[in-house]
Amino acid sequence: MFCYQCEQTAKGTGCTLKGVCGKEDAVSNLQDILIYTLQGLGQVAHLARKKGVVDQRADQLMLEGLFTTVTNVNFDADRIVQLIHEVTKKRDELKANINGQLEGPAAFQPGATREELLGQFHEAGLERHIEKMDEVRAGILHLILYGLKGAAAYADHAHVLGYDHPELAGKFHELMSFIAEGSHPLDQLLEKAMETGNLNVAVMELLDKANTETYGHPEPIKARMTPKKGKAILISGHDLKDLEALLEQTKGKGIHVYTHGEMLPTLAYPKFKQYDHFIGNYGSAWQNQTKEFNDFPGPILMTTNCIQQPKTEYMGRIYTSGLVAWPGVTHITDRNFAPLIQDALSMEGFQEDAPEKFTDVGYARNTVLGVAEVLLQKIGEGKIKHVFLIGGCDGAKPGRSYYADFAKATPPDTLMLTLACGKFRINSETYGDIDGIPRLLDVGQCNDAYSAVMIAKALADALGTDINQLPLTLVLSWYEQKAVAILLSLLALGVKNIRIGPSLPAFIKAPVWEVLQNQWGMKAIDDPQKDLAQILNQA
Ligand code: SF4
Ligand code: SF3
Repeated sequence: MFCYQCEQTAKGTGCTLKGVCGKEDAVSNLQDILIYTLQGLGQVAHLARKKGVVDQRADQLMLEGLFTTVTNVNFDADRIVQLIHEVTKKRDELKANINGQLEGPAAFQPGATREELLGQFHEAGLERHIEKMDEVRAGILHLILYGLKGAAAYADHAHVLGYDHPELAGKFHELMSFIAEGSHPLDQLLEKAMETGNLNVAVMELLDKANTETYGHPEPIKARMTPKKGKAILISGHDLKDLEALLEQTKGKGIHVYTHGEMLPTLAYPKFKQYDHFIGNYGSAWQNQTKEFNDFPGPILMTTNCIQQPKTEYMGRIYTSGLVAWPGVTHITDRNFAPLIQDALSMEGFQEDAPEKFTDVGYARNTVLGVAEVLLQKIGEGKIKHVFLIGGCDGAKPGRSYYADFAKATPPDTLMLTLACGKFRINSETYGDIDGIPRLLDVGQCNDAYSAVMIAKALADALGTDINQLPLTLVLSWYEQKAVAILLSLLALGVKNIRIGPSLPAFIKAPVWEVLQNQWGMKAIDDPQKDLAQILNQA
């Protein structure tokens, strides 16, 4: 196997024996073969589209296939083998619409069994790009691929809520077809990377529309961060439709529903606030799950990434839904959460109320822009000197304490926006307020980066300037491919001077990093105090 798609990749260069994430060699290789067959689907679907043939299942398979290979989503070899065959079948069906013979992934004939497929790995693995091209250009090709994986996850969430966009689906096929062609010059690769960023902006916009039209605009609330006495279910991930179904099915059953990780911001959606038993959040970000799930006295539902190898102690009470899978873990396909309800009722739950602790959530674009005038006034009066966006993915590396140290060191006349699971590094502290405005505002999930960009754009427009002239600095943490998609989106939107950590992606090689530094002023995080002083002096 060779995988270097996430931040925790072995030795900072690539996992080659087994994933640091727990991904087995065979699963990694099957995922690469799935990606290869998806490139074939992209080639055929892209050409078919040129002839006016749009196939909705092909569009959806592209999203599901890409999302399946995101870090910490699917560890189940059998489900990946199944998908490879489904994708190939659809690709071959679509071939009837195009003339001539296609080469590369479009002509690949996957073996019938898992063993046969693994024997074909040399044809499909990502390393072949590095062998055929050079590692610099192959790295950008992979940057595009990883960006597409992240964007596909968001597009799939929108699809689940009934929001599809044929034009965007076509762009996924086009870009996967581009990857299938292999070798390309550097400038063209960079151009396609920006197209991937733009695609993800449009996808996040679609998901924002899906979430807010279905569940309302998040409204500020103080979310309870500690448990209450009673029976309990924990839900993690990003899938709001699963949450809705779980809340509906647990209504009146005497069970409290708690969020974990990326579900925390859902406590602020008007539709979900109506459920009295949707009580608060338990625990923190994904990398702490083995301890936190072990201590949780009820069943757990993982709706998207990031699942880790379940401990035997809670193996029998953890469930997956959507595209998440772990061998041996019960997978719920139809949103019938009766098994979890049964588990919760048969367990004792929390024996007493824990001391109350709260965090502010619900500061998405609608709320923040509702007080835009006040914000602009405070900026004008010098009461708010600078705004930081501190957020992104969390992870296990000790270097991630940077973000907590940075937030603690920000002066009292600065505001912080946060989003994604990286927020748990900073949201247990209190930072006070500026004339009643909390200094830390939680914008939402990682996909709500769209909301943050809308806030920045609106403030810039009101001041008659552009985003880069605002007293705003983005200090981002990355881990998996959704963060890659968001980063490409920010670059495509022309956002400059982003700081990123805790380490640079292994697939971004020195010449590409130089381009990012020179054209976008990107910087790697260094020392929190030093970085902060530099930012504020520049402001
Ligand atoms: Fe390694 Fe990350 Fe790939 Fe897992 S997803 S195999 S940790 S690079
Ligand atoms: Fe976190 Fe996985 Fe990325 Fe949605 S839950 S941000 S790491």
